[in-house]
Amino acid sequence: MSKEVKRYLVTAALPYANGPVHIGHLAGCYLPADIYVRFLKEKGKDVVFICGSDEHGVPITIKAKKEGITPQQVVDKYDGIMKNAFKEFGIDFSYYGRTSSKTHHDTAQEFFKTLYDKGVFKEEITQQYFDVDANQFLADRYITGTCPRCGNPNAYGDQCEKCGTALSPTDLINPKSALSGNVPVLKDTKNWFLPMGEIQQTEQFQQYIKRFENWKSNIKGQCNSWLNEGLQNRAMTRDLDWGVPVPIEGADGKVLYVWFDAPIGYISATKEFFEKGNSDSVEGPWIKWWQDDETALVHFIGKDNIVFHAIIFPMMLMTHGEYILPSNVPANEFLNLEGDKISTSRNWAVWLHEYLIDFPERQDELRYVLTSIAPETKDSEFTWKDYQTRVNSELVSIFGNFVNRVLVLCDKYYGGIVPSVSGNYTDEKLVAASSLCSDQVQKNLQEMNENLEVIKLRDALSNFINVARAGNKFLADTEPWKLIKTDEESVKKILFDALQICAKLAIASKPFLPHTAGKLTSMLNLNNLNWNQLNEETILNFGHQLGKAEILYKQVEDEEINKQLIRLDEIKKANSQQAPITQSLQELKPHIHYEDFEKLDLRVGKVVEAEKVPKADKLLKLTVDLGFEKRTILSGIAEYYQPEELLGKLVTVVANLAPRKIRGIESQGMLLMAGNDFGKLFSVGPDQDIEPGSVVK
Ligand code: B3M
Ligand code: ZN
Repeated sequence: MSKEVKRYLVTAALPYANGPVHIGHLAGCYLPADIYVRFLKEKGKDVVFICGSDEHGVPITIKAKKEGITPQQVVDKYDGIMKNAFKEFGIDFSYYGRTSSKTHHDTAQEFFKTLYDKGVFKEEITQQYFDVDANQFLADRYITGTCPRCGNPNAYGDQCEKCGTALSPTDLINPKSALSGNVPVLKDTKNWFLPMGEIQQTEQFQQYIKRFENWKSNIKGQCNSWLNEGLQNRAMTRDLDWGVPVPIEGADGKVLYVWFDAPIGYISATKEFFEKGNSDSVEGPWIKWWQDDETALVHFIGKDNIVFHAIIFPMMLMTHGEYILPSNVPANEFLNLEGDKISTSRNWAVWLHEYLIDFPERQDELRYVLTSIAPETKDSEFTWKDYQTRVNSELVSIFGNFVNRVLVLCDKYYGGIVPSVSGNYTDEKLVAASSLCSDQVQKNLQEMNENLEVIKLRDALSNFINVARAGNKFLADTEPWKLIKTDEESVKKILFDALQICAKLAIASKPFLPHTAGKLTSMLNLNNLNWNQLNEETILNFGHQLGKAEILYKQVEDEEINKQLIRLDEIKKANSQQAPITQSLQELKPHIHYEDFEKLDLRVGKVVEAEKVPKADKLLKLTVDLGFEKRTILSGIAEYYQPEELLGKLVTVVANLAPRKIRGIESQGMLLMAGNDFGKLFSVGPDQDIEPGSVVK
């Protein structure tokens, strides 16, 4: 961004309207986008926050087939559910659009037409997979197979979700129709390709990618690896009947590729916002927000969307010629749930609409926990136990407790009126406690601001809770409830100072915890609190009547958590009884050569010692006799084997695996285990007694 930033157009990935949203979506992009937008607004910036339902693409039609309804019925249903969940969690979009809207169809077609007229596309007849039984071409997610790059057996025709690679159906190994399971045939068809390979070489693109330098390393890394391999041309049209029709002659029965139309959805939703949304607070017209280089365009997304937002969409915008390019693409990694990847098809998720039924008043608690564990730089993990701990020991015991103690004491001593204070503390202990507290408060507020600015939201949130922590400590150090008997004047000052911290917490909580901020503001009987007041010494003045003290957060009880764990356990059981075993058995990794196999040195070993590794739930430390020597091997099987069960067992060891330090212990090999994705692991060894060290071949 060379020019001064006058306005921010912030987008959050348009979720596919083929299912409800879960905590992974929230933590991955909607919540961070919302916090950032709320922060920018607090700083007085002009911001438009855009999202909407992605209503095209194969996931929608597959869902419709499965449920025996039309794609339109699918999107109508989930558009409503998603919109409502976002609203409940306070995700405050300026506008939430839909890609089935007329404005969107017109905008996407116009965009395509412009590129077509400029001669950007390469028209090519290629062979595409076709399902003879279903009588249709198999684009994108209609086809699955093994990823040629990482071997994931469940990669889609457009992308491998495991390693993030953008694929074409013909890249897949062992392709299979998602409609019938059939092996597809190849058939000629004409499509329009974005010449990504050529665009990559242009000066303009080379200039653009310099921006990656300032972006998060996960994005830089993914993008650079694609760029280094050289980009492949990619079809921007598909032989499908659900989507935006291709607006040129000779393209009957074809629609725009969903990843061509979806990001244009950000543009059409912005148009609709200025045409019919509630846009009074910002200045239009829409075009300024997309075509004036004083706008910063920021895309919040999950890691599986990186290539589309950081490379393909910018190439579209660039070749169109009139648009600005993204200033930042803060992508998050994935959030896992209780040790396993979140999965819609396995129902392994915490769905937002279900959470709201069990915890109708705990929206901010989830916002808090998800922000504090946000997968900002690497995958992270949600567990219910951790949720309970964070809520109880941080929100309840620190933040809620501090505010409550201050307000209750003010009510008790001064009838809820801010006391007057004269002069400073005289007692040395109080002077020290007060200066320690105010240093901590100011330092953390300042760091919080800096972290919000650069979208380090986990750190910013921890600064926030540290402010409450400092307040809590101040009360514990000064003990006004005891001091009241001997030194009323000092107590007035203590509570006066503590009230100012409460007011600062009310302001600082606005981006992270909007429901709490509202509640606390009314408890303090304030309105129009603004971000600049964080720098002011006094926000609540003498004589101000405070509102009624309420409890900000309630303790999360064991029963509440257990109920969730039981639910997940049942899902796990149901999953392990279903088909996935056959699925993982059928889908093979790509071929390797015998020389690849020969590189492994597999030996029979005998377990002679076994013990748990302290503080590592999953690890066992084994001593394995290989005949010629004994090895220390760490194995992640503590959930499946008691140490004593393993003693004397013959196992298969990968004996030439480079040693690796785990938890400070060097592991000198690996045991072979059999198991599907969900059940127990079984050690693999010879079925007869044979001496340790024997070669497995
Ligand atoms: N609908 C993909 C997804 O939900 C997609 C994002 C579109 S953003 C323009 O993962
Ligand atoms: Zn892959």
